[in-house]
Amino acid sequence: MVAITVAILSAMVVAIFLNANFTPAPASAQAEPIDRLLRILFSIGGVIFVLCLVLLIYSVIVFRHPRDTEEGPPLEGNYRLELTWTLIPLAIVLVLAVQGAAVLKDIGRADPKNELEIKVTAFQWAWRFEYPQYGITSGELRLPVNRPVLLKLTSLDVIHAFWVPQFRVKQDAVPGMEKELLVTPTRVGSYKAWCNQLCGLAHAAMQAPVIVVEPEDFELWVKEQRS
Ligand SMILES: [Cu+2]
Repeated sequence: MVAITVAILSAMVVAIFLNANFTPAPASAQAEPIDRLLRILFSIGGVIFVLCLVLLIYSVIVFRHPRDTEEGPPLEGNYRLELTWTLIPLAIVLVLAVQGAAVLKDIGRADPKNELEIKVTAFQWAWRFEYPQYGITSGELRLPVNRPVLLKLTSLDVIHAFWVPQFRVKQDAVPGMEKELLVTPTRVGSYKAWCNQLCGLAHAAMQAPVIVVEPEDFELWVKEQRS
């Protein structure tokens, strides 16, 4: 009974996490491997959650004794049980470590020569974007589609964090430091960069438009900004 319930509910939870779209539609090359890992993590977590919950509810109902308030006898030294609860989590953690390393490699540097470098400065409570290769400063982040972007983040006051949910990747902007973030936008469209580190009164309003355009439109925008 318990085993069947756990199996059915686990299959449902895994099916949901492997197929449902519970994150915003991806818009970067980095999003795919990150989403893949996220689905695996949620699936494993879901199965463990189902297992605990079913056993808990089963125990509460089946082993209930209304008048017995005594403590149960102390049990120890079950080798097989101890090995099981050590080895299974160990195997899960090792598999996840390997998967995580693979994802880190996947979202790393792909084409350094072609990178568009942008200096991102965060301050209370706005963003500034500088394009040193083009001599432009802008309040919006305009990016050509399918070109790797290297963001160099810093802050003028407190710690902020740069985050575009559709890109998935995220990095802190720390005063006195330069932190790097790599992203390759893959879908033309309008997005929003959010500050993802509570940074004061107007933190929630600290957004900047992120506009991904075709390379020709990006060149046009560059010309417009320089004239
Ligand atoms: Cu902030």
